[in-house]
Amino acid sequence: MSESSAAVAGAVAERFEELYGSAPDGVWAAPGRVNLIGEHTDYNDGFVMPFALPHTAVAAVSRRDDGVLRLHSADIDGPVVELTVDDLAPGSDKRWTAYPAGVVWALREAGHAVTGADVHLASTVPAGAGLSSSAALEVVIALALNDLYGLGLRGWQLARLSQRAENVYVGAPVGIMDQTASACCEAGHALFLDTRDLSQRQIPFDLAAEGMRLLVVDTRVKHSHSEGEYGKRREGCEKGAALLGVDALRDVPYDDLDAALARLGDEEEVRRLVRHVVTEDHRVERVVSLLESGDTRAIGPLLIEGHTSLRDDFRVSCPELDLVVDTAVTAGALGARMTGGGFGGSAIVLTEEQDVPSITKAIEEAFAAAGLKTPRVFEAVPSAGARRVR
Ligand code: GAF
Repeated sequence: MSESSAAVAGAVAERFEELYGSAPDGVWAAPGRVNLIGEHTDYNDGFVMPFALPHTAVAAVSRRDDGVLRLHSADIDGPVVELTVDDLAPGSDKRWTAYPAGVVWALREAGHAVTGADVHLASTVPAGAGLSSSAALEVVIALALNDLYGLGLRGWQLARLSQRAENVYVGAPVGIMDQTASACCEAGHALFLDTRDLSQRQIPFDLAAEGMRLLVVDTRVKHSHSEGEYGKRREGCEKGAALLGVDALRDVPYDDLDAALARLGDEEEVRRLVRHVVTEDHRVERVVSLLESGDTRAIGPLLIEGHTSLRDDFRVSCPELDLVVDTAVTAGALGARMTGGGFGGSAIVLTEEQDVPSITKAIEEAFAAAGLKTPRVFEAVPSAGARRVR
């Protein structure tokens, strides 16, 4: 653990003690993520390739055996929220507490005898930036309760339960990528994940050793229609799979794409969605093989192609994300694309180390010229997945 995360863990434990009157049983951390490639493929049983950020949700937790769940967050101004585990019900909570409470609900629904907890949380994952702050919150609670209740669940199982909490308890129809990234990523690696069976391969991804950097550019924009649009894309993909007679779009072979698109007749919108998903799965496989053969710089054009597909076919980009990508590429980046669900949030930029200052400056100037808020730019180093820190 780095000195700063040790300090965060210490501060979170101290605050826990002030709030609840005794030291926590332990402190856990779970990271946010960026996705290198493989966007909007996870709810199509396809491939994704996220890696964990150094930014984490940290939770100090003690077990309780009286059916009471107490929740507090350093990031939300408010008192301790007290709930009863027997009363937890999907859709009943519209506050931040729905994420941790949803995990308790999902564990109990799956038959695990979780009888309560005291929780204090603090997160360094930027909220609303498309970097999985919600998944980090869910996974850190799932891991803490797994340890405290001796449930023996593996990372992918914690991810599934966290996704269920978000799908059913919170009511957001997300895929499995973010929770699995938070639970299963390893430092120095990107996670090549098959979202159909959750089989995984850790792909070494050490850009610094090769003189490159990956920047995250948080546009600090979140378009309000994002949630409804996500659900619509998902429904469109399911319609495409049904029209093509496959379980999921992952089952449409890349080599048969033209024939599949022709079979969609006048379903123009579905055709665009299908084309994105099938080509994106193919891009993930090409990125994996380039990385495994040591040809890291060659992934740049695939990132740009992925962005174009998300912008024109899947239509989940926005002017601010396009501005980051266009400006970075014009300023000499190796590649760039939006990352995460879209409609705002963050983009990633792959660049030679020496070009970081000029590319950052070009993006900041472009935002200023467009009258936009200065974006937040930081380097993303592939970091550890969820773990106990104290
Ligand atoms: C969001 C969702 F939570 C993920 O499951 C995934 O679908 C992503 O958007 C798009 O790739 O982060």
